[in-house]
Amino acid sequence: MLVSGQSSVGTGTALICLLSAFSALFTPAVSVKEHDFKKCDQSGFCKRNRAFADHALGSGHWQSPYNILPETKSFKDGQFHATILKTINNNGDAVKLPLTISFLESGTARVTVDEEKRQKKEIELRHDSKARKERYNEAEQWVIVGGLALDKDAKVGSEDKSQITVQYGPSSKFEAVIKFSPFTIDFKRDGSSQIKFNDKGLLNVEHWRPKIEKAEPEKEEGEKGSEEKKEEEPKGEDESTWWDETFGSNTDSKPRGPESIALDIEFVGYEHVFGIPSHAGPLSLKQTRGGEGNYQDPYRMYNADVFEYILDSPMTLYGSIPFMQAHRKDSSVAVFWLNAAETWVDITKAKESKNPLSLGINARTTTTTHWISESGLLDVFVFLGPKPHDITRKYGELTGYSAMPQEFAIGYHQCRWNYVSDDDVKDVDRKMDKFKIPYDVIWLDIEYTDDKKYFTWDSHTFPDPIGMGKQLDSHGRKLVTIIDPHIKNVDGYQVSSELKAKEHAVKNKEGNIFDGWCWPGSSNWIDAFSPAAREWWASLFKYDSFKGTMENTWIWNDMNEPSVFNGPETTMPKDNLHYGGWEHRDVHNLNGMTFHNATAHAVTSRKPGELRRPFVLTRAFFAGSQRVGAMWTGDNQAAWDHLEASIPMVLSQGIAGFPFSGADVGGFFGNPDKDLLTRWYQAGAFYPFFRGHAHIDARRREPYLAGEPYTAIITAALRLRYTLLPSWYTAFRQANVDGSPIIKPMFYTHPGEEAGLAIDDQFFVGNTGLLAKPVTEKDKLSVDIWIPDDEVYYDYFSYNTISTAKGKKVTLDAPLDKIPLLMQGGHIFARRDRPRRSSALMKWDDYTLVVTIGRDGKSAEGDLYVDDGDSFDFEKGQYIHRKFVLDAAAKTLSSTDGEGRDPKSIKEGQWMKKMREVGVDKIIIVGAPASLGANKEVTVESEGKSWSASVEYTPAAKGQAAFAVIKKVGSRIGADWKVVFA
Ligand code: MIG
Repeated sequence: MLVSGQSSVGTGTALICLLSAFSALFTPAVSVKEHDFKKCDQSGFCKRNRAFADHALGSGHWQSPYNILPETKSFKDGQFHATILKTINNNGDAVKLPLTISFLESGTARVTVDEEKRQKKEIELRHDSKARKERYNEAEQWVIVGGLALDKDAKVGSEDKSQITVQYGPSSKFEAVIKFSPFTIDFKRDGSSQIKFNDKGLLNVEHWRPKIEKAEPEKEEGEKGSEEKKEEEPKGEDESTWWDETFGSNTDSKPRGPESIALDIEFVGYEHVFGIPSHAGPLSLKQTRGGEGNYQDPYRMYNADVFEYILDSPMTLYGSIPFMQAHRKDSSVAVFWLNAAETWVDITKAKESKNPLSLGINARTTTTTHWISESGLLDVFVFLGPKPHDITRKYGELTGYSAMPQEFAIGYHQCRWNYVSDDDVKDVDRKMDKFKIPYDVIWLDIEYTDDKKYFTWDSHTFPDPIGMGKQLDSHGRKLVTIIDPHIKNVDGYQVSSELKAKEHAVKNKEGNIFDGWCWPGSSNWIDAFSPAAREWWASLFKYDSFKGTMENTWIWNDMNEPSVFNGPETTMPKDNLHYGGWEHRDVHNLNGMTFHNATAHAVTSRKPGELRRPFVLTRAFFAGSQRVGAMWTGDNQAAWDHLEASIPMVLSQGIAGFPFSGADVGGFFGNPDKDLLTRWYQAGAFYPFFRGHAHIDARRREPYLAGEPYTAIITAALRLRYTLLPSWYTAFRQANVDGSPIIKPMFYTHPGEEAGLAIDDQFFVGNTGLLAKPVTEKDKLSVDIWIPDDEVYYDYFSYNTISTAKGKKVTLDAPLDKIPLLMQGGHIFARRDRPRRSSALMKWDDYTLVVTIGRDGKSAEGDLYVDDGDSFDFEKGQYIHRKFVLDAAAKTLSSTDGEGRDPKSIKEGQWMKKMREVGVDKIIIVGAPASLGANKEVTVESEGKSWSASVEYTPAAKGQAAFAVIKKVGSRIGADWKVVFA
């Protein structure tokens, strides 16, 4: 492997050569080997459940063998209990499956199915396994943080021998019709079916059974042996992967035998389904059962280090959120499948006619999904909407909302694998300043360590990390260092000896410490499921323990799927054991979140009394990770199609409740040409998480290296991001309060516009009305933006009025130096216009407000949220939340507390006191009617005083909207004020 562009530091280069040789040995090389990852038919339980589905759907008279025993049913305090009997043969033998349906105060319903034998541990494990016997029932402990209160008002509507209906939710508008034979549930809203469980009869709970040792087929006569075996198998059930399963060179011992769960979930009349990130494909998920334009394989969720992933694929990526939202005109519903094991989801769509005689006319599409997990409980939450926002809010009530970030974290991050020395870091930092390029954070990848021993520094290349940290700090900048979950297994490394001695590591199936290969060579993995391990982990981050770090050092967690170079599918063997005796199989998709969580906890407790919001980036994630930090989409490529794919991927994260996301700007593998790099910065300026990153073999590409005009254009994109930081931060706060995505697709903001439901290449930023459509195609000099409503739209930069109609596309010129960005009328959003080097340096800058007059010519509103960007004092009311309202008829523009708080009632802490010096500098009113600019002056009233400010009015001309600029407004940002235009 050739190393390019790394000649500046001798030792670094030597090290990198070594590393490249190493990576060639232990990791899949250049392009993803699809065959390194399982297809459904290579994953025993997926194949079995697909075969089950084929059998059920193919036979005209399939009867699901799952029936509620009517005498076991009970309903009390919002909960329905019963036993489902699964008939397993013709002798009347059956398996008992306890069922609980919980109706929650929020209007969400939860359906949980367990298996009695496993629940009572009345099973035997094979191979002397030390694993737990129950189905994994602790996902809830990691994922759910609230919203479980039962709806005491839920009531039985009707009941007879064959079914029971429960009315629940807001004004009892929701209804669950639970049928007994076979067991199905029909979730209705306002009397009409929205979501059906087991309607197709694909419910499958693989119950425990002892292995019946059959006479070994005579191996020599392979042909004959397999024939014999076939005869023994009843009804062609494929037992070949029940007891062990081999993929590549790894054999999974499967001590509990087959234990998968599966269910068909039908979205009645819904054509679009979104969610279940992370996949590199369109926001509106595709069908997966073949056919033109469809996938052949189900969407897979099994967190994996997928080297050089391919696009437009249902293959798994690094993180998973088993949450899916279905949408049709004016209605959204959703399900959350709480299961952390390997999971596959098949999606099919079918036209259904309301009137069977007029097939095709008035036909609506119904989407059927088939969820298949390898182990654990069947545990599903059902959301009946009806608005997308109702769903994201209620999903967040259960799994938590996005954490408020460190404010710097929404600025720009400069990363590469690797900055090779502390001098290199300082040099990049100086050059960014020299070229007046704003950035907040510079990152160190794995090469900063001594031999990949985390918590150490390479003393040759990083002799003075504190000196480096101080230089960064002098202009408010931060350092992020990578810390991975694999710990080099070597003598004389204290972290390793402690990990082993204290038994904080993941164990193998024999119960010994698991050893695998990763960057450091032989490694062990911290088991972050263990509370004691997490405590120990926290101790490693103390400033006097992780020497060389300071208060401006933050952390990056990579490889936490976990990535194990010599493991099956580059991860851990499924029969490895975690804290509590759970098999890795049960918790795989949670693993990354527990590690991310442990690290975030660690950095919040580095010094007694220092209570600050953590910043930790993660690659692997699960439902709930939004409470912890940010994610990025992993190892993409410096290619136009990867830039394009990044936008639906980031939008999908927002729909699944984890909006703090972004893709490597510039592309990880390869070298972007300058056009691509520039366009990527323009798009990246709209990722909630905005970081440039590059592979170790990629050429250096810091923005100042691009040369003109590229450097200037990239700098402009970065400045745009920095200017808009107040509005980005406000959008983060909205996500924090109610689960709103930070960038929003059209279906989310305009759920009634059918033509927009599948659009995933343009989006709104928070509630600003800013509508962006980054250019993602080579040599493209214009874009077509779809206009979702009758509002007026203005070009962000020129104030040109976009003349078009709802549902039409408007073509915007987009030469390389232009980001297609519109402003929807009717909004007020905040900026800080003074160019600075970092967000920290902007902390006390005055604000500019931009008002966009709506089509009605009258009103506009918006808000601004500000806090100290660092501590948790905002939880105690230490924040500014303003609501701005322009009333053009009354000729006033006012600022009041966004939550109706009386400013005098807030006891101001240090930060709020300092904010008293921060004011509103300028107000720009785009589309201002002449009446708002008629006078050269306006009156500003605030805090019992009034004064005048000057207005400059520019009448409409040549497509450009009229606009007014009020200068030196002079009111405090935190105070109530009013501008009177009379
Ligand atoms: O196996 O730490 O996705 O961002 O630069 C590669 C080195 C390990 C993968 C991450 C990438 C990071 C790289 N890491």
